[in-house]
Amino acid sequence: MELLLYLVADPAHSADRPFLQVVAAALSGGVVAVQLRDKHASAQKLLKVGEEMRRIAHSQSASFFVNDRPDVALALEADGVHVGPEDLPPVEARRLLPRPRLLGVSAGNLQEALSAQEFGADYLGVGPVFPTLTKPDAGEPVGLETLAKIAASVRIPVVGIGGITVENAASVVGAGCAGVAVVSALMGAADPEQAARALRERVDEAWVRKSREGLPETP
Ligand code: TZP
Ligand code: MG
Repeated sequence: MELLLYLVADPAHSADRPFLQVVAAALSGGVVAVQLRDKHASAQKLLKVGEEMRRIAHSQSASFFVNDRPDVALALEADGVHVGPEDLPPVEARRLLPRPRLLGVSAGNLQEALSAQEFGADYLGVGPVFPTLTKPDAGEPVGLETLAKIAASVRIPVVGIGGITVENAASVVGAGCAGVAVVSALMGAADPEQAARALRERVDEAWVRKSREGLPETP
Protein backbone atom coordinates (compact mmCIF):
# COMPACT_ATOMS: atom_id res chain seq x y z
CA MET A 1 0.00 0.00 0.00
CA GLU A 2 1.50 3.31 -1.14
CA LEU A 3 0.79 6.28 1.13
CA LEU A 4 3.60 8.74 0.39
CA LEU A 5 1.25 11.48 -0.79
CA TYR A 6 -2.43 11.01 -0.04
CA LEU A 7 -4.95 13.48 -1.41
CA VAL A 8 -8.14 13.92 0.57
CA ALA A 9 -10.20 15.24 -2.31
CA ASP A 10 -13.03 17.44 -1.11
CA PRO A 11 -14.93 19.50 -3.69
CA ALA A 12 -15.64 22.15 -1.05
CA HIS A 13 -11.95 23.08 -1.24
CA SER A 14 -11.27 23.01 -4.97
CA ALA A 15 -11.57 26.78 -5.33
CA ASP A 16 -14.47 26.69 -7.80
CA ARG A 17 -12.49 24.77 -10.38
CA PRO A 18 -13.66 21.51 -11.99
CA PHE A 19 -13.17 19.11 -9.09
CA LEU A 20 -12.00 16.08 -11.03
CA GLN A 21 -9.57 18.16 -13.09
CA VAL A 22 -7.85 19.26 -9.87
CA VAL A 23 -7.71 15.63 -8.73
CA ALA A 24 -6.30 14.47 -12.08
CA ALA A 25 -3.63 17.16 -12.03
CA ALA A 26 -2.58 16.26 -8.48
CA LEU A 27 -2.36 12.60 -9.50
CA SER A 28 -0.12 13.53 -12.44
CA GLY A 29 2.14 15.37 -10.00
CA GLY A 30 2.70 12.33 -7.78
CA VAL A 31 -0.31 11.65 -5.55
CA VAL A 32 -0.38 7.89 -4.85
CA ALA A 33 -3.69 7.59 -3.00
CA VAL A 34 -6.85 9.62 -3.33
CA GLN A 35 -9.90 9.72 -1.10
CA LEU A 36 -13.32 10.96 -2.15
CA ARG A 37 -14.54 13.17 0.71
CA ASP A 38 -17.81 14.99 0.18
CA LYS A 39 -19.79 15.61 3.34
CA HIS A 40 -22.76 17.06 1.43
CA ALA A 41 -23.23 14.64 -1.44
CA SER A 42 -26.04 12.11 -1.72
CA ALA A 43 -25.17 8.44 -2.19
CA GLN A 44 -26.16 8.84 -5.85
CA LYS A 45 -23.75 11.71 -6.33
CA LEU A 46 -20.95 9.89 -4.52
CA LEU A 47 -21.42 6.93 -6.82
CA LYS A 48 -21.31 9.08 -9.92
CA VAL A 49 -18.26 11.11 -8.93
CA GLY A 50 -16.57 8.12 -7.31
CA GLU A 51 -16.87 6.03 -10.46
CA GLU A 52 -14.96 8.68 -12.37
CA MET A 53 -12.43 9.27 -9.58
CA ARG A 54 -11.66 5.56 -9.31
CA ARG A 55 -11.05 5.45 -13.06
CA ILE A 56 -8.71 8.46 -12.95
CA ALA A 57 -6.85 7.15 -9.89
CA HIS A 58 -6.39 3.67 -11.32
CA SER A 59 -5.22 5.05 -14.67
CA GLN A 60 -2.32 6.62 -12.69
CA SER A 61 -1.76 3.47 -10.58
CA ALA A 62 -3.02 5.25 -7.46
CA SER A 63 -5.36 3.77 -4.85
CA PHE A 64 -8.89 5.00 -4.47
CA PHE A 65 -10.57 5.38 -1.07
CA VAL A 66 -14.01 6.55 -0.02
CA ASN A 67 -14.42 8.65 3.12
CA ASP A 68 -17.04 7.81 5.77
CA ARG A 69 -19.10 5.30 3.74
CA PRO A 70 -18.22 1.58 3.63
CA ASP A 71 -21.43 0.96 1.65
CA VAL A 72 -20.39 3.38 -1.09
CA ALA A 73 -16.83 2.01 -1.08
CA LEU A 74 -18.24 -1.48 -1.58
CA ALA A 75 -20.56 -0.39 -4.39
CA LEU A 76 -17.71 1.40 -6.14
CA GLU A 77 -15.26 -1.46 -5.70
CA ALA A 78 -12.93 1.06 -4.13
CA ASP A 79 -9.55 -0.04 -2.82
CA GLY A 80 -10.68 0.96 0.62
CA VAL A 81 -12.63 3.14 2.99
CA HIS A 82 -11.58 5.68 5.61
CA VAL A 83 -13.64 6.03 8.78
CA GLY A 84 -13.48 8.46 11.66
CA PRO A 85 -15.08 8.78 15.10
CA GLU A 86 -18.54 9.62 13.75
CA ASP A 87 -18.70 6.82 11.19
CA LEU A 88 -19.30 3.09 11.55
CA PRO A 89 -16.78 1.75 14.07
CA PRO A 90 -13.72 0.11 12.48
CA VAL A 91 -14.88 -3.38 13.43
CA GLU A 92 -18.18 -2.90 11.55
CA ALA A 93 -16.50 -1.22 8.60
CA ARG A 94 -14.12 -4.19 8.44
CA ARG A 95 -17.04 -6.62 8.44
CA LEU A 96 -18.67 -4.82 5.54
CA LEU A 97 -15.42 -4.48 3.66
CA PRO A 98 -13.29 -7.58 4.18
CA ARG A 99 -9.69 -7.83 3.05
CA PRO A 100 -8.15 -7.30 0.55
CA ARG A 101 -10.08 -4.01 0.74
CA LEU A 102 -8.20 -1.54 2.88
CA LEU A 103 -9.46 0.11 6.04
CA GLY A 104 -8.13 3.51 7.08
CA VAL A 105 -9.06 4.90 10.48
CA SER A 106 -8.63 8.37 11.99
CA ALA A 107 -6.86 8.61 15.33
CA GLY A 108 -6.17 11.67 17.43
CA ASN A 109 -4.26 10.01 20.25
CA LEU A 110 -2.37 6.85 21.15
CA GLN A 111 -5.34 5.03 22.64
CA GLU A 112 -7.45 5.55 19.51
CA ALA A 113 -4.53 4.44 17.38
CA LEU A 114 -4.02 1.19 19.29
CA SER A 115 -7.72 0.44 19.32
CA ALA A 116 -8.04 1.05 15.56
CA GLN A 117 -5.11 -1.27 14.96
CA GLU A 118 -6.71 -3.95 17.11
CA PHE A 119 -9.99 -3.69 15.18
CA GLY A 120 -8.38 -4.29 11.83
CA ALA A 121 -7.23 -0.93 10.47
CA ASP A 122 -4.67 -1.21 7.66
CA TYR A 123 -3.42 2.34 8.13
CA LEU A 124 -4.07 5.28 10.42
CA GLY A 125 -4.69 8.92 9.63
CA VAL A 126 -3.34 10.83 12.61
CA GLY A 127 -4.09 14.48 13.11
CA PRO A 128 -4.49 17.29 12.98
CA VAL A 129 -0.71 17.40 13.12
CA PHE A 130 -0.66 21.20 12.75
CA PRO A 131 -3.42 23.81 13.01
CA THR A 132 -5.81 23.72 10.06
CA LEU A 133 -8.75 25.76 8.87
CA THR A 134 -10.03 22.96 6.65
CA LYS A 135 -11.70 20.93 9.42
CA PRO A 136 -12.83 23.32 12.15
CA ASP A 137 -13.92 20.48 14.47
CA ALA A 138 -10.64 18.59 14.11
CA GLY A 139 -9.56 19.30 17.69
CA GLU A 140 -6.25 20.48 19.09
CA PRO A 141 -3.17 19.77 16.96
CA VAL A 142 -1.36 16.63 18.09
CA GLY A 143 2.09 17.99 17.15
CA LEU A 144 5.14 16.14 15.92
CA GLU A 145 6.13 14.65 19.26
CA THR A 146 2.82 12.84 19.87
CA LEU A 147 2.70 11.89 16.21
CA ALA A 148 6.12 10.25 16.55
CA LYS A 149 5.01 8.41 19.68
CA ILE A 150 1.92 7.05 17.92
CA ALA A 151 3.84 6.05 14.78
CA ALA A 152 6.40 4.19 16.91
CA SER A 153 3.70 2.37 18.90
CA VAL A 154 1.73 0.76 16.06
CA ARG A 155 2.65 -1.87 13.47
CA ILE A 156 0.53 -0.36 10.70
CA PRO A 157 1.54 2.64 8.59
CA VAL A 158 0.54 6.13 9.72
CA VAL A 159 -0.17 9.14 7.56
CA GLY A 160 -0.13 12.56 9.15
CA ILE A 161 -2.96 14.94 8.28
CA GLY A 162 -3.83 18.53 9.07
CA GLY A 163 -1.97 21.71 8.17
CA ILE A 164 0.62 19.89 6.10
CA THR A 165 2.42 21.99 3.50
CA VAL A 166 5.54 21.76 1.37
CA GLU A 167 7.43 23.45 4.23
CA ASN A 168 6.58 20.95 6.95
CA ALA A 169 5.93 17.70 5.03
CA ALA A 170 9.45 16.37 5.64
CA SER A 171 9.07 16.76 9.41
CA VAL A 172 5.97 14.55 9.31
CA VAL A 173 7.86 11.77 7.53
CA GLY A 174 10.78 12.37 9.91
CA ALA A 175 8.37 11.75 12.80
CA GLY A 176 7.80 8.23 11.50
CA CYS A 177 4.91 8.61 9.07
CA ALA A 178 4.68 6.59 5.88
CA GLY A 179 3.37 9.67 4.12
CA VAL A 180 1.33 12.85 4.31
CA ALA A 181 -2.36 13.44 3.66
CA VAL A 182 -3.49 16.86 2.52
CA VAL A 183 -6.59 18.72 1.48
CA SER A 184 -5.86 22.41 0.92
CA ALA A 185 -2.17 22.07 -0.04
CA LEU A 186 -3.38 20.43 -3.25
CA MET A 187 -7.10 21.20 -3.66
CA GLY A 188 -6.42 24.91 -3.15
CA ALA A 189 -3.11 25.12 -5.03
CA ALA A 190 -2.92 27.43 -8.05
CA ASP A 191 -1.15 24.61 -9.90
CA PRO A 192 -2.10 21.30 -8.26
CA GLU A 193 0.24 19.23 -10.45
CA GLN A 194 3.24 21.36 -9.56
CA ALA A 195 2.20 21.46 -5.89
CA ALA A 196 1.98 17.67 -5.81
CA ARG A 197 5.39 17.37 -7.43
CA ALA A 198 6.91 19.71 -4.83
CA LEU A 199 5.29 17.82 -1.95
CA ARG A 200 6.42 14.46 -3.32
CA GLU A 201 9.95 15.77 -3.64
CA ARG A 202 10.01 16.72 0.05
CA VAL A 203 8.44 13.44 1.13
CA ASP A 204 10.75 11.35 -1.05
CA GLU A 205 13.83 13.23 0.21
CA ALA A 206 12.73 12.70 3.80
CA TRP A 207 12.38 8.98 3.11
CA VAL A 208 15.88 8.82 1.60
CA ARG A 209 17.25 10.56 4.72
CA LYS A 210 15.33 8.20 6.97
CA SER A 211 16.60 5.09 5.18
CA ARG A 212 20.19 6.39 5.30
CA GLU A 213 19.92 7.04 9.02
CA GLY A 214 18.68 3.50 9.50
CA LEU A 215 21.75 2.06 7.76
CA PRO A 216 24.98 1.26 9.59
CA GLU A 217 27.89 3.63 8.92
CA THR A 218 30.03 2.54 5.96
CA PRO A 219 33.68 2.09 6.95
N1 TZP B 1 -8.76 15.36 9.33
C1 TZP B 1 -7.95 15.86 10.27
S1 TZP B 1 -7.37 17.38 9.81
C2 TZP B 1 -8.20 17.33 8.34
C3 TZP B 1 -8.91 16.16 8.24
C4 TZP B 1 -9.76 15.75 7.13
C5 TZP B 1 -8.17 18.43 7.34
C6 TZP B 1 -6.86 18.54 6.67
O1 TZP B 1 -6.90 19.57 5.72
P1 TZP B 1 -5.62 20.42 5.34
O2 TZP B 1 -6.16 21.46 4.40
O3 TZP B 1 -4.66 19.50 4.66
O4 TZP B 1 -5.09 21.02 6.60
MG1 MG C 1 -15.54 10.35 8.63
